[in-house]
Amino acid sequence: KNLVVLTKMTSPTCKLYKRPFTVCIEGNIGSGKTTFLSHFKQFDNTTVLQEPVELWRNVAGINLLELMYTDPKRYSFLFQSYVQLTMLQLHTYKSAMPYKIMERSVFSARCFIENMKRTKLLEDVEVVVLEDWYDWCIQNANIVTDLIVYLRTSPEVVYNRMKTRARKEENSVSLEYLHQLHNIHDEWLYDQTLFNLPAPVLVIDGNKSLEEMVIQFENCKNLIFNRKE
Ligand code: DGT
Repeated sequence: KNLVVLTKMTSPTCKLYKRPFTVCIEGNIGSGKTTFLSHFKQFDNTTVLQEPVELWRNVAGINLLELMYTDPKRYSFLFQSYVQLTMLQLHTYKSAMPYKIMERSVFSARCFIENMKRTKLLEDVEVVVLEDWYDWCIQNANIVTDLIVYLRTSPEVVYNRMKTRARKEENSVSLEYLHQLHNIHDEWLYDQTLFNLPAPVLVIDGNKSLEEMVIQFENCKNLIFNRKE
């Protein structure tokens, strides 16, 4: 299966493997994460790992993303379980490049779980099972992250972008849902009161126009590439 879209293939025989500086790009649905990743595809020192949405749309021929939206009570647990697996696959993907940038993470999948918990879409025991898996993975899998970039946006802006891009599975996504997800991302990455932070957070204003965003992405790139070891 073609798991991830990669800009550079890495050599599995690389002997001097040094863990890459790893950045996770986070933010609400439609906040511009894909545009951020695309910006980094031009640099040949960076492995860019896109979120496995395509995998979620085709699990042995079944569109799990669609099922989660059409029958959330029935499919939320199953969906989160698969998201957690596919995210772990990205975290543990070995790259010989000095930099690795990935879209979302097991950490932000918890924002969705938190929302399902608050809106009672998941049973308490389902939350316990997902959290036990999460805790085990955090302790036992190698998922070190060095920086989180938070594309902070207003729910109204992302709602409009989502409507414009018109991904068919998302036609039932409401502004209220985007508000809920926004609040949880903010509690986690802006107020920093919700979950433990796995890395320092850099906040970017995601409400800007594309031209202005590109300037912010460039600043962010300079910060990442020119940091002191
Ligand atoms: P972008 O580039 O910022 O516009 O990012 P998107 O909107 O393409 O990517 P993302 O991850 O915010 O969302 C893709 C779709 O997958 C969207 O319908 C929300 C959904 N999604 C992503 N992660 C999770 C998750 O852990 N749980 C649930 N329920 N949905 C998720």
